Amino acid sequence: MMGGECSRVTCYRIKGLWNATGNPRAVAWLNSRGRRLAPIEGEGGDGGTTNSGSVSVMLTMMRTKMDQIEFDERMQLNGWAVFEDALPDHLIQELKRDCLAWIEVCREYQIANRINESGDGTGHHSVGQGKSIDAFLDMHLFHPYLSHFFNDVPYIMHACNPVGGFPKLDTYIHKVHRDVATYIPDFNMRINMLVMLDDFTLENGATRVLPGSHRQKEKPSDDAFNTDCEPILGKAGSVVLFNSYLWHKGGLNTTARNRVALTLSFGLAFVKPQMDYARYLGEEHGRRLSDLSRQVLGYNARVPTTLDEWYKPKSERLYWANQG
Ligand SMILES: O=C(O)CCC(=O)C(=O)O
Repeated sequence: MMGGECSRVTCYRIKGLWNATGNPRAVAWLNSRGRRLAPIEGEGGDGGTTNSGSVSVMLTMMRTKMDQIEFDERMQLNGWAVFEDALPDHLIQELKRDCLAWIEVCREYQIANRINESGDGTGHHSVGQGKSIDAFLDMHLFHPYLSHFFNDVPYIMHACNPVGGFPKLDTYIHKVHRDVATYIPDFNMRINMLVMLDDFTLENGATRVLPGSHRQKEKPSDDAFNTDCEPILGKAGSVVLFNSYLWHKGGLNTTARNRVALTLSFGLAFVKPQMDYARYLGEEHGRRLSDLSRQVLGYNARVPTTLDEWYKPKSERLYWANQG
């Protein structure tokens, strides 16, 4: 970052060292690169870095704060809440670079497996390379809001998908859709997180959403959607949380430059995710994760496939008792 380590957004406050259920155990301050500026209060801090070993910290930048009453109001009324300017510049740049690299990896799978002829400008399940996306996940920046959305019961990640937003490209995300097919009124089944890695403008295809439509079972017609939808505009580094029932679509990018985003979704631990991340990433990967990252990546909600996997002492169980 320019102008010193704590320039643009002053500092980050570590809201806690999190245990598997997400309760903070300590508090300290970090600079923009995750170095502790002061000892951790309540845990005898050692001035080390975040995201290392089994210790994971959550950072909350001062600007991302929204109290939970306001969050609830926005989520209930409109179906989404925007956290402006939530990420530091260096993380935005790294995430953008890594999202584009993942889209290229997934493009090759899409072509090889005859999903399409030349890639659709999106990637899927882009975790496990130990780069910025993994680091971002391990920060759990929005954990209090996600956990609150799910009534403080355990949740897991369901998808982690970069979107390239390439100029003029019209793909499945540009059709009105929502990200969960089963609709149970008033049940918080899933929540989406959209991380803007470029400014979102009218011209470059800011996501369009239909206010209040998370309470609407049927898909609106294109005309009805287009008449009443709103664009979510924001600076790169802003993060949107929205109820996955919300009807939405990507806007068409009519500019000459990409509009990159990282789109994720999280759901209750007992609802099957789109990808079995724990098996995808493997045991060895899991051993290096913090307790909360293991939870979010589904290591505590693995379904046994043999009786040997089923009959385990409590400490080694694949599917923990609190997940169902
Ligand atoms: O990139 C966009 O604007 C749309 C993203 C989207 O459709 C999604 O997150 O489900």
